Amino acid sequence: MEFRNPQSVKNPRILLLAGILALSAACQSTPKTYVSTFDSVDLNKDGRLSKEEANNYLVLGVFDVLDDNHNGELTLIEASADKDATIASEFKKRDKNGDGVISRAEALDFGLKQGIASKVFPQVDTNKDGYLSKKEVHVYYAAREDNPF
Ligand SMILES: [Ca+2]
Ligand SMILES: [Ca+2]
Ligand SMILES: [Ca+2]
Ligand SMILES: [Ca+2]
Repeated sequence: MEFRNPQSVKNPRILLLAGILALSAACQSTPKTYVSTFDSVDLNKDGRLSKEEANNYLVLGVFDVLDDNHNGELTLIEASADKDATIASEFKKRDKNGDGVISRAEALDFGLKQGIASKVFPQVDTNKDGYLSKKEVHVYYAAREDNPF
């Protein structure tokens, strides 16, 4: 597999913009950080993620991967190192105030509007109680690690 380049871990940047497979993206990049991200988006600290919280989880999981300098804002360069033209227009959609960076708030706002958790949520919520427990998230990640495709 000589074509497998070491930058592949950066591929999640596309997924932020596609906004759907964020969970697996965060997994591929930083498998350990999902726990701290989980806690940070579990706003009501009940140890489980509602759909809204899961949306934030997906957004921030990828956001933090893309935010190379960890300043809480995404520049176009951070979001699109592969210089894909479609990413530039996708970027503008998320940069609501037009200041040239996507803040976490802007990313979260866009993620909620898109309902990006709606596709992944049912797959992760294995007991169908409408919330994601840490265990459910862990199980989902573990399965992804075994089956990257
Ligand atoms: Ca919660
Ligand atoms: Ca940044
Ligand atoms: Ca902005
Ligand atoms: Ca559940």
